[in-house]
Amino acid sequence: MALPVDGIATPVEGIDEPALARALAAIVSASRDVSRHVRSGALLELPETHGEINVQGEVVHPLDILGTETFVRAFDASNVVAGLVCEELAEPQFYSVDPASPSYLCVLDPIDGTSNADIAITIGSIYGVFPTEAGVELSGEQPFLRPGTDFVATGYVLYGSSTVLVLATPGRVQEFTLHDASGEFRLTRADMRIPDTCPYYSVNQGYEDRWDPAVQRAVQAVRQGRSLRYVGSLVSDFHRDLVRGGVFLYPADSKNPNGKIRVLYEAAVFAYIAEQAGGAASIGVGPVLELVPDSVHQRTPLFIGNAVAVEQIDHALRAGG
Ligand code: P6P
Repeated sequence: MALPVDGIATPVEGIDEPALARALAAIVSASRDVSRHVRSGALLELPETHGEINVQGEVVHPLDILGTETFVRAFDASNVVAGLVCEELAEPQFYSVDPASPSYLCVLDPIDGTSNADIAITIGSIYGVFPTEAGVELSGEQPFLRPGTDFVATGYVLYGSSTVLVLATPGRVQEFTLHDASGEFRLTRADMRIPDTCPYYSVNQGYEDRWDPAVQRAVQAVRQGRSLRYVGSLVSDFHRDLVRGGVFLYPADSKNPNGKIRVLYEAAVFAYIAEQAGGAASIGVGPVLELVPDSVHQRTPLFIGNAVAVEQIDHALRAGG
């Protein structure tokens, strides 16, 4: 079944609930606005910041604020998004919705890879959509502490040499490209599958001394015969793996003992996409999608992409490298 989604030129396959189409329309609208902001680069008048530190312990970039405000405005106006966990917001937010309609909870990294923004390197937005659950009070973190298998849709937007929006729904991953002149996203890849070939691996090799020996040996094994590509924004590295084939690794290390990648709005979102596209995603001791986070900003190690390469890593880690 296909339904129209405002901002996408043709009806979207894999969407059969009008309320979900409205939630996705909010994401499309916000992404188009963020794309316009990002494209202005240094010419954009950004909100003043004074070195504030966010809940992640990272210095807040003005674009993080602008991206967050843009998506929050779209979700709040949607009347179908009942709540949001956002990388830039310490606590979940909740919005009024039409009680007669299905409603959704969204998870979001509004601007992933912000440090790349000042040097005109690709950044992105990452989103996931859960259905609200009957009988679950919409307050605090509890409604969001769910496995990625509960998602009904996830995806990301890449603000690169073009602006592409990827959408994963059960059994299907699609790519839409923003047509600047019309302001509409147009379908450019209808059925994305992670290739069987795996020419690339992505890891911050500079952290090698921080990894435990099992991880060092696992990375040493998975890099054989492959080229290193590492952009510093997960959306970029993952999109290359989805289109060209590859595997991305962000192991735990002595500085990030629980890993750096956030479970809800990064690892689980990409794991859902990877699995719909025939790939795999692991935390090293099990699949990402089965992980139920204890808190909304919880971090995890992440090994994701080509299923054979992910199994190769898991095997090496299980064997102690
Ligand atoms: P490092 C961006 O901050 C991010 O969360 C991911 O997008 C990216 O893959 C990773 O961190 C880069 O981290 O420690 O290698 O700079």
